Amino acid sequence: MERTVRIIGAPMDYGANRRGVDMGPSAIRYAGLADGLERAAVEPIDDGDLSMPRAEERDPDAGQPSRGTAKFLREVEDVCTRVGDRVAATLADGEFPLVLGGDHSVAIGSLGGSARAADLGAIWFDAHADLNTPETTPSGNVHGMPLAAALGRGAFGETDWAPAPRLQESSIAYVGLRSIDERERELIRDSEMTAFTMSDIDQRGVSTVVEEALEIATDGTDGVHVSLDLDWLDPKTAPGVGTPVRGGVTYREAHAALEALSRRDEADGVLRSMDVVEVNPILDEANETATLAAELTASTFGKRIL
Ligand code: Z70
Ligand code: MN
Ligand code: MN
Ligand code: MN
Repeated sequence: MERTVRIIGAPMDYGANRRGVDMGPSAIRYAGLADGLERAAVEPIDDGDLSMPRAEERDPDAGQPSRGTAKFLREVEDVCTRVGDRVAATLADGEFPLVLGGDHSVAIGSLGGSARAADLGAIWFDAHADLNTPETTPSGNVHGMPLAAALGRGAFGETDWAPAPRLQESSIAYVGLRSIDERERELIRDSEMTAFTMSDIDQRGVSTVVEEALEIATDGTDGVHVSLDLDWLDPKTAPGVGTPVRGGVTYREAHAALEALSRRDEADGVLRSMDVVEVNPILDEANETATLAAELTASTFGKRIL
């Protein structure tokens, strides 16, 4: 399929309390993202990086929500609003937006932008559920909250920028969960989302699980957002992430998962937007995690072994 993929760098680390994920976009580009996309037969256009506010001049506690804690919330709002506008404009031009994080809070922007002109489903590849609200968060870090924000849960519901206009809870599927906070466990159980954990992958295989996730995310929607948090993978394979959690998917399972997306996309054109987040070059070994991020993105767009 001939497709133009517009690369939007969002070197944000406010949602992760400043740890080095702001270098993610450069590391992923340096690892050969554009070449990989060309080999996947899509045309990459790189928009470069959005400018980020300077953290040294910012107060993490300024602009707190009406209830609870969300560090650097004003900065997250500013960046996500711009990411959302860029994603929506890219889609309006008939191109595919690929957002490079940055921490996972950038997904508030990509989900919001992608769900403006279409009913959106989402597949969330992550060790974490990212469903805390400012009221339930144990850390105050917004990268643990993007799904709650996009769904307008808790204090996010009182904002005009966080909720994604056309994203239904029932069209969201998690794949690979293994680190969930106590409060999040209840939130997931009481939600309409579908959660495939690492146990599901162990029992049924990653390809089957991804095909089922696709059924959920495509049912009654116009397209699917793919959110790829590199801590979804096992830290032995992807060491360059801020919050490594043992027991993640292997190199081969990860490729198999994204190839399953690509096969379905080739048949039905279901994919609409994507973000690749939480690559931390400071904690990485020889850019291994960024390289993986670039490879997995190419797999999603149809790069095959043969
Ligand atoms: C924890 C929190 C987290 C990464 C999300 C962890 C959040 N649930 N960490 N993504 N890398 O603080 O909310
Ligand atoms: Mn995440
Ligand atoms: Mn519709
Ligand atoms: Mn995570």
